[in-house]
Amino acid sequence: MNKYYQPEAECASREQIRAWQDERLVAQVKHVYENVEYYRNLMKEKGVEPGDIKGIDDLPLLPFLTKDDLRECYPYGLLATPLSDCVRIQSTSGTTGKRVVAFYTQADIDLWEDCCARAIVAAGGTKEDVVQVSYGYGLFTGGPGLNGGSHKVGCLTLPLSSGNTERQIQFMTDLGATILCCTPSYAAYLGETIEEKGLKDKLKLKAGIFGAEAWTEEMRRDIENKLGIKAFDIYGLTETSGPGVSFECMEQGGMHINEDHFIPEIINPKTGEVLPYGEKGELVFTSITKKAFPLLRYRTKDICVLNPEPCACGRTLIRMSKPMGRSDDMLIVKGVNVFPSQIETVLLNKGYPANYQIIVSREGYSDVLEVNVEMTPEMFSDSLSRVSVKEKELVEALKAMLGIYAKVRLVAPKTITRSEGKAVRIIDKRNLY
Ligand code: DLL
Repeated sequence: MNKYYQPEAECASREQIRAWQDERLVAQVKHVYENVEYYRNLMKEKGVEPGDIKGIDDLPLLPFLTKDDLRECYPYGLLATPLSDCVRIQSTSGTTGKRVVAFYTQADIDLWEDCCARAIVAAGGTKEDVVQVSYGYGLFTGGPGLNGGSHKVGCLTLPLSSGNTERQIQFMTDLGATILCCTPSYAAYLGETIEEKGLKDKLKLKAGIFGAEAWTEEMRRDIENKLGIKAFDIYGLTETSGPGVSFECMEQGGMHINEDHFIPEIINPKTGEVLPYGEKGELVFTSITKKAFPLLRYRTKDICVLNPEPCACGRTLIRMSKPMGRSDDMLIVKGVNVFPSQIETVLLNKGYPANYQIIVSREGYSDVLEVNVEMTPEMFSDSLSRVSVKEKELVEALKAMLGIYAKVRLVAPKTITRSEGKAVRIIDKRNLY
């Protein structure tokens, strides 16, 4: 059984990895400077020219890029190749008109799928495997990414997408899926359902590749027991291509970053200062091989630690810890990225005051999103049935904005506790980090 999909890259010497990074960074900076006006301006503002970047030691000279830049540049502002060279887009969920749209040339898709193939092989996948991909397909990168990786490894791929649990279990048992790819919360739910139906004996599963949201070690053990598998973490974000930026190996001791494609840095989120390995801070990525939508020093807002210690699996790629939180207020609910500002926009558009609270909790392993909103004094005198109509209206409006269901409760004016400092708008009871 092959332990690695691309051993020449995954097990390259540190000197070789560094040489690739130096060379590819220089070429990438030149590519974006020449082709993207927005970058050119950012670099000019910082007083840096492509010639100043001679290798990765010069990374700190480059400006950071944030999600706000991506939104400002929507949709084509950061495109670095002619549109006619692009073959696909993927996108994040987000406020209408302010989504992040990532573009891919065929070569970009190939390298993304290679990264996902590395993750599948690291989880024990070979061409004999049957990979059930139960991440969402469509604009979300989970389904297409793992689907492509599975093809590259030569596995039989079951493109189930998410949802329809009965059908998932039927395919899983009838076609003998051996590797399951989905969010950890969906894996836990599938595990529970399979246990309830007494179908564990019918499973051929051996591994699962779970990511896109935070999950704990307890959850890992629970999923492993329920499905009788080894569960592997996988990380990525739409902006940098999707899943496969990093992946776990058999050691399950952190996720190997595909450093031949992405250079990681950890920074102090307040000052932007680069921190040494081992210190906790915000993860920043520079993509050095993507052509259509390359990002230099992109701030992920994920708080992590990098571990350069050699790994027993033989890979020389540095490992990142599970994300330990975010440096912004983004929530991931049912795998969907939710910003409190999106909720606030809906409330204000509908004439509600900005007194609200967002509560995220878990029933089993499913996320529950609740929004408590204060009524205006005028609304408060409305009949109960009128209030319930208003709640339903808000549920619909939130669904249109976020793409997921949120339970809405209209509460009496002045009942949401006022804070003396920053308003406590989000109560996350899930304890995921
Ligand atoms: O979630 C890509 C993905 C799909 C990753 C399938 C893994 C598997 P976005 O929707 O753009 O992309 O969300 C990216 O999700 O910045 C993290 O905050 C979070 N995230 C992704 N993977 C993990 C993970 C996909 N393994 C955002 N653990 C990122 C914790 C994760 N958080």
